[in-house]
Amino acid sequence: MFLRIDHVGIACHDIEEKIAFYESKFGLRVVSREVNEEQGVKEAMLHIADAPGGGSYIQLLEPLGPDTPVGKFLAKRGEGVHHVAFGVPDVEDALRTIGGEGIRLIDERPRHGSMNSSIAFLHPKDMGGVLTELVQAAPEES
Ligand code: V0V
Ligand code: CO
Repeated sequence: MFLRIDHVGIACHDIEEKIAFYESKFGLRVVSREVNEEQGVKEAMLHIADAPGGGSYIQLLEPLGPDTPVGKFLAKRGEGVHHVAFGVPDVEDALRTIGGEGIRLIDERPRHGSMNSSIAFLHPKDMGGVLTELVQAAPEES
């Protein structure tokens, strides 16, 4: 069901500082930036590699406010890994299958994600303490 690790989401207080860190120390390249109001984040994708069905990235996340998923996470745990995202061929299919296994879905339906992907989250309490995201990459433009 999982094609690749699409991204690892990293929570931080200052996204510009963290982008500069990854660019200068490792030569990573920002391929997308977006403010996602629905998710309460400013995010940037740094490309690592091409992978089956999409790419593989580091996703840097700065909260838009304290009362957002990433804002609450930073207050409780500080900066660090926030979620792991797996690439799937079809996020609605994956949600049906995973929901059928009794794993709690945070999103019953796909939402808008980075680079026009469709995303959905699985509850960390049913995933060994790991907030898990499913990502269906946007179809390639021809
Ligand atoms: C919270 N918990 C986590 C966690 N966040 N555990 C592991 N990883 C995380 N990131 C634990 C927390 O320690 C608590 O455990 C419990 O879950 C309840 O947490 P809470 O602080 O009371 O917060 P809630 O329940 O209000 O919200 C937690 C959830 C929320 C996971 C439900 O953060 C959520 O809906 N997240 C999905 C959306 C999201 O994260 N968006 C930002 C990324 P104890 O203390 O009770 O044991 S947006 C993104 O990735 C995009 C746009 C993309 O394109 O990829
Ligand atoms: Co993400």
